[in-house]
Amino acid sequence: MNTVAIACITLGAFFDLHTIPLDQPSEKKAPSLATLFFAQADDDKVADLFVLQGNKLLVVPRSGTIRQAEFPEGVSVFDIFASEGRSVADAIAVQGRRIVRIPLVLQGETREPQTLFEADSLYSSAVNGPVPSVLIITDASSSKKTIALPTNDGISLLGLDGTLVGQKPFTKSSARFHTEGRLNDAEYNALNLNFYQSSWNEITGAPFSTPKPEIETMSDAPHASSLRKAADRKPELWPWFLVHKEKTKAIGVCCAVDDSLNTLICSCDATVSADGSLENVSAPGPERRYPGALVASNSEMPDFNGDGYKDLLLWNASRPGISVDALLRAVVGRNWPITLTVHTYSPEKGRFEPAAATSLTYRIPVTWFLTGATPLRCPVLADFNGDHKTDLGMCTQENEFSVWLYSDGFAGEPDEKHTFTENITKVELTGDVAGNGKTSVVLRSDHHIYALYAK
Ligand SMILES: [Ca+2]
Ligand SMILES: [Ca+2]
Repeated sequence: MNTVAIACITLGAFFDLHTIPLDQPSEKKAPSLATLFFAQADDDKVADLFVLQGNKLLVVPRSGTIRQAEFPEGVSVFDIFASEGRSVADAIAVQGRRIVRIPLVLQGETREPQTLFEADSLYSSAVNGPVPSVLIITDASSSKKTIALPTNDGISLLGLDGTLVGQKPFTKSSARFHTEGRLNDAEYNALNLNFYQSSWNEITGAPFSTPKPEIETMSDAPHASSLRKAADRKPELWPWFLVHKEKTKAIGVCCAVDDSLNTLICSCDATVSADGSLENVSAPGPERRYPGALVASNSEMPDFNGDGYKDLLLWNASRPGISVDALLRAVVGRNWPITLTVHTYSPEKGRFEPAAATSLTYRIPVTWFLTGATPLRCPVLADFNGDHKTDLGMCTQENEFSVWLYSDGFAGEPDEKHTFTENITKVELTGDVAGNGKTSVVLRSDHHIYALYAK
């Protein structure tokens, strides 16, 4: 078994950084392939980072020892199984007809996989693994753990010894196996994943309520490109997000970004029915204009002051390249100022405040204006310190990730900054691993994982 060295752990004020080198691909310049997810590897109630490369699974906990497992050839899917009374989880994998249990061992240790039982399933003939998938399902009434295997007829629920304990037929409308969410989280609600509810819903069409949007483009968080495209259309067709939802009523807004990079907002309210879905969405109200382009979130929209109403984050910049002088300065200086402003929602006024609550100016490489829909790189809008106020993290250089916490506003300088040996290519994961409301962030470069665990 390969041994993997962890390059370093760097301690910050709000995050501990774990730098994890990935296996180099044979072609040196190509990015390493890796699949990342959070799951419980032990019984400390803090989710751990799993890194899958080929047949090798590495577990990097926030604190404690690194563990690993090597899958035998022919594994199609696997899940992480944390059982009662055991401090360390195992991987449960499907290898042809065999269901095998593979211990997560310390580096340098070896332990053979154990065959639990054999069973036919749609996974038996799948070959392109190992792939993480939802296999372990906790029965809500008995809290017993079962292994869920898809067959031609539906889902078979089997005990760890292979005893058939239940069967769920596919419905005609959704005769496909679909697993969403992350692994072994039925154990662990802090990540708010509810995988088996969402996947069950797909399988059986069970009565889990889903909101029926009357506006087609409604989403949790509009994307930057759809915002720019929307401005030419009627507000009814703009992207839409919820500012606030109560038991019987909800406040939503339609939004778009015009050519001058102003954000256009129209409010539209709705009533909330008993099952939580939205009804009677009103026609969009009058258009209001805010200076700057809306920063779309990668998850849900931010609530900076923590009052339960979503707020606006807008970016502004004098665009480079307009004059020769500006272009020259940009090329020579290689960076350009960008200003972010926050407009909080006022429930009393029923609108976002026209004046910015805070602003933040920093400099970015001028080329960032030319790539991507916005000049923000890897923005993460999430609560990092657990005070219910959304904070901001983003790249400020190709190899630098800066974090600003929101208190009464943003401070001029970042509250924490990490510089890496390689350029950041994407945000891989964000998640509240400890269930304390503090969001951890996992970044990727070509050959490294940078796990910023919230303290
Ligand atoms: Ca707010
Ligand atoms: Ca916060």
